[in-house]
Amino acid sequence: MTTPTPLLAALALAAVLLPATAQHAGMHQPAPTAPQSAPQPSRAPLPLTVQNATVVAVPPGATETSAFLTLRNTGQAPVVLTGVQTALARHAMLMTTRRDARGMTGMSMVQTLTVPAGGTLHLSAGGDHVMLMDLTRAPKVGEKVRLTLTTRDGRTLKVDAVVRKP
Ligand SMILES: [Cu+2]
Repeated sequence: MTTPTPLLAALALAAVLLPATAQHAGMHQPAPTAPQSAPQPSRAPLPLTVQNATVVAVPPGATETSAFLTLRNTGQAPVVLTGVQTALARHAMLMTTRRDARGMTGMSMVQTLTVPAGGTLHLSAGGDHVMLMDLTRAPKVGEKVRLTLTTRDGRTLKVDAVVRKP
C-alpha cells in the first residue's frame, strides 16, 4: 500500500510552516560542504565593505547562535554569497526569515544571498542572517570571530565579527 499523496503534501507544508523556534531546534540540515576553492591571489578583491559584523553572545552550553552584518557592494555587478565558514561552528549557513500568509515567521536555509550592485544586504535578527550551528566552543563577549564568506565566483571575504550581547 503506497502512502496517499495528500499526506505527503501535508508533511511538506508542515515542514515549510514550522515556526522559527522549531526550525532552530531541529530542522537545520547540515550545511552542504562548500567547495574548497584554491588560492586565487590574482583575483581582484570583492567590492564589498562590511559594517557592524556581530556574533550574538549566547549562554554557556548553547549549541548555536547567529551572526549579523551589513554588506555594501560598491561594484557594478551583484555579489552572490553561497556560503560561510568559521572555526566557531561545525555548520554555518545562510538563512532567510519569511512571514507566511498566516503571519507566522519561519526561517529556512538558502543556497544564496545577494548583495545588489551599488546596494546593501543587511543580515539581521528577523531577516536574512548567518546561522552558526553546532558550536565548537562558547564565544566570549568582546572577542573577534573570523567568518569566511564565499561567493558564487569562488572568491572569499574574511570578516572579523565581534561577539556582542543581543
Ligand atoms: Cu537561522
